[in-house]
Amino acid sequence: MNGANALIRSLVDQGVEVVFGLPGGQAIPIYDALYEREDLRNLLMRHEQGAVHAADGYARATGKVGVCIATSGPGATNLVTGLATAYMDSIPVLAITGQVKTTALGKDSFQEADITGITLPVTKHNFLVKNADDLPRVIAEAMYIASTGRPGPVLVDIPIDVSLAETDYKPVKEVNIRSYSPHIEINDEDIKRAAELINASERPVIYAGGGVVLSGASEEITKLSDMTHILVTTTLLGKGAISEYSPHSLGMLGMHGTAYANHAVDQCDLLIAIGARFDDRVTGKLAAFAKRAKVIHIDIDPAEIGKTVAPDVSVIGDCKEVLTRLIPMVNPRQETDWNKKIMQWRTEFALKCPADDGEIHPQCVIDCLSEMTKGEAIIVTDVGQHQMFTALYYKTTSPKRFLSSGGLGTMGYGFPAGIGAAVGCPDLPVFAICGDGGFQMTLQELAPALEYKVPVKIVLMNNRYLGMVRQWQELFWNRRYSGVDISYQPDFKLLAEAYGAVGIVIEKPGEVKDAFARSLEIKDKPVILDFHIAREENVFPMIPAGQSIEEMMVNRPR
Ligand SMILES: Cc1ncc(C[n+]2csc(CCOP(=O)(O)OP(=O)(O)O)c2C)c(N)n1
Repeated sequence: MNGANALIRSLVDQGVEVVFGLPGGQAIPIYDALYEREDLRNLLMRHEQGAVHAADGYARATGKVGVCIATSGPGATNLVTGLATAYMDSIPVLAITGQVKTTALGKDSFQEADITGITLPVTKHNFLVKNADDLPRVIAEAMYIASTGRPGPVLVDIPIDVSLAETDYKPVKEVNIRSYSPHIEINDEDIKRAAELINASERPVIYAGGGVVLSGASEEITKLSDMTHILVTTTLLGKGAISEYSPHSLGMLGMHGTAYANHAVDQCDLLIAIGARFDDRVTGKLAAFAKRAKVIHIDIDPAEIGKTVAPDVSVIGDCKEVLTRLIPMVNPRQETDWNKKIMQWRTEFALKCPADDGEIHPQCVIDCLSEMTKGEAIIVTDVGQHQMFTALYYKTTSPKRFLSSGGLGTMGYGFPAGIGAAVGCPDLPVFAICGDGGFQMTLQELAPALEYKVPVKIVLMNNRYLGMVRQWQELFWNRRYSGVDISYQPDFKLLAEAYGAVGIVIEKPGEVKDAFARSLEIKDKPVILDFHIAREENVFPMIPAGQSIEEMMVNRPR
């Protein structure tokens, strides 16, 4: 067989069931190898960015590696944003790119781009394959690297002559990479010291990040919190690490976190960071962050330890494994005054939907969706105000059910990632919560969503503004609204219909629930729910960038 067939065979042998992509000249052999292949679904997207976000959403929702394919040059460069998105959030994605033939490399050939060079800083690893015989091994290694240790995207670049070259396919049984050993021996001494700190603490708080979701450590976190009554706040990517219906959940912390989570972190004497990386959206002004606290940092990646905050005790290892060994050493405890104090904050600063004034408020829309789905749907967000409203008001009950571009903050992510999630989890309803700005960045993926009958429900928070930027301009730039008015926009209902999808316009608060109910009945095509929301709603609480909890705004300043 030729290299391209060996590639596809390798993917199938690695358990890959679906690929998202878009072909071009240098990828034709790869697409030819996909032709009539029944054991590998091949979803034709309309833009490579859509393909890579779909692969990412598939990976986040299923826990498997998401695979995308693009051609050389512009096809490959269109993947960069999606690879950077996956890289920042540690998501296992495998990108396969066609490349010009090996003899044309480095000659500014037609549609040549040095994609391994370009993606070096945004991939966990990348390969340029020069010999077809290497393909099965490279694919096995790429899948292994993407999914083990701290996961991340891997790119495999394949020149067309390599795709066309004849090779004998030899399945790869075992991967052995000399310079890469993701398994870490956990140091028992470190665990013991962590347990001692927890047992000695009076005001501990758990700060759980995306690493908890990735390692599948939710049960352990819940167990630890149940037996000690230590409350848990999560990052955006940690949502679902503990059920947000749990009395021990404090919701999200950070810039747009709940006030009670931020107060708890501010006043705690021990911060137990698990699979989290002290992102600046979490810490704000570093010198003021958790300034009364000792810090335990548990993470699989040694490079994260001390990167931003120097911990008093660190444990390097997979969160699930570390917690499994830590829990027996931690003393159970009853609720304390500290719990009562946090409960007081939780009442005092409770999240409230705005009162009904005839306008649709995004908080109420999300609250309604949360109630109706009981936290059991897959929620994918785009980036902007709606993302933060969703993080605050949607109560996620389990891991891998809240997907969002946290690290890179990529507008245009939500809808295609929702397609990937729906393809990976066909039995769950998928809601892509998007702003009218971000949705317009990747709405071309409506076509494959219809073609493949993917029933993603697009919850369009239509404020006719680039809302989050407008909010910053309002609060910090003297209301000089420059470059944020996007009222020149399509009629989204007609747009949906032009594609053959369903469009529903919601203009009054009383219509919200019915619209969701209607959308849930549609199981074979996407729906755009065009919510005409209050134009100048702001996300609060907000701690301005680089500041501390003392500067937190809980309401619009007068
Ligand atoms: C690709 C990209 N470009 C620009 C930004 C900067 N940005 C962050 S939020 C935002 C506004 C988003 O507007 P919209 O999608 O309408 O959502 P809203 O904030 O109104 O909910 C912008 C422009 C970004 N995050 N990503």
